[in-house]
Amino acid sequence: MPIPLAVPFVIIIGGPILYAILWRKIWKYFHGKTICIMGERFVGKSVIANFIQTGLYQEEYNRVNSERKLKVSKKFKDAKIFVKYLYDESGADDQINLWEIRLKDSDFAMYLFRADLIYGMELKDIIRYFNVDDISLKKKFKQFTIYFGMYLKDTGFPYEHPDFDINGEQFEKLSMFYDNYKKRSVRRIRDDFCQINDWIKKSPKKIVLVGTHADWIPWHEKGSMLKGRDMFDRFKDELLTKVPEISRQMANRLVIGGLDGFDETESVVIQALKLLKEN
Ligand SMILES: Nc1nc2c(ncn2[C@@H]2O[C@H](COP(=O)(O)OP(=O)(O)OP(=O)(O)O)[C@@H](O)[C@H]2O)c(=O)[nH]1
Ligand SMILES: [Mg+2]
Repeated sequence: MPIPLAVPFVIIIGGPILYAILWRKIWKYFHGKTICIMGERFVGKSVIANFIQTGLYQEEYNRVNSERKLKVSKKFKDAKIFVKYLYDESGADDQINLWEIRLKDSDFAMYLFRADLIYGMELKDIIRYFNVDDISLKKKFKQFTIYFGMYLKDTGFPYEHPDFDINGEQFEKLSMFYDNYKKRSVRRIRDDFCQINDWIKKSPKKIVLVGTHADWIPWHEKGSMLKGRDMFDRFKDELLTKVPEISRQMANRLVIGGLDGFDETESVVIQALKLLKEN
């Protein structure tokens, strides 16, 4: 085609295509959602935030003790949602005052909590579950003892040599501390929800609840959200009883899973995003 004829041809054909591409980008920008991720320390907020941003499961990353604002600009086809930004909040006590501001600035929110601590197992159930010859379970048990150990240290328990032998002398005392550890977690969720309820009264937001560390619950089966409906409903009832600040309507937007690998993290993220998008 001679050059003078090619120019108008490119304008006629290319113009609308360019316009459509630009318009799509503008539309997405303004319709993209900002999600605020809240919850106590070590519940998995950054695992979820990193997954939404990069599509990768990152077990370890350089932890910073402050919140992060992440640019995402990504469409999640299955959930029909375009995520523009994420606030990955910090669960540290001195950072919670920021949650209110970030929540106000967001379209949606996720609240994460340790499902294993709500489920109400006894320490001996957990030891029996973890104490088998399996590398992955041994790794999880190590992490479990680190978190529980932090609590023990705060209470003055002689953590240097905790005896996780269920026949050991110290075990009864340790079990009592574990029960208090679960109660402390419930208190923390209740306190958070007292605050969150106040905030969403002023500035309504849709929240999804994500119970993590379900892989530390002996009866959990990967991808099954606690082995089917019965178990899931029992869990929900238990959560509503222990944390009456959570309304039933809010509890209907509940996802439970273990963020211990790509597949389960992806499944938790997609389910959570779908619940946020649904009316
Ligand atoms: N097994 C297992 N590990 C998890 C789960 N969720 C998080 N983790 C691990 O727990 C550690 C802490 O997770 P983070 O995502 O950093 O926790 P966070 O909520 O961002 O914590 P802060 O930023 O300190 O408030 C990481 O090593 C994660 O891999 C889970 O559901 N199961
Ligand atoms: Mg974090």
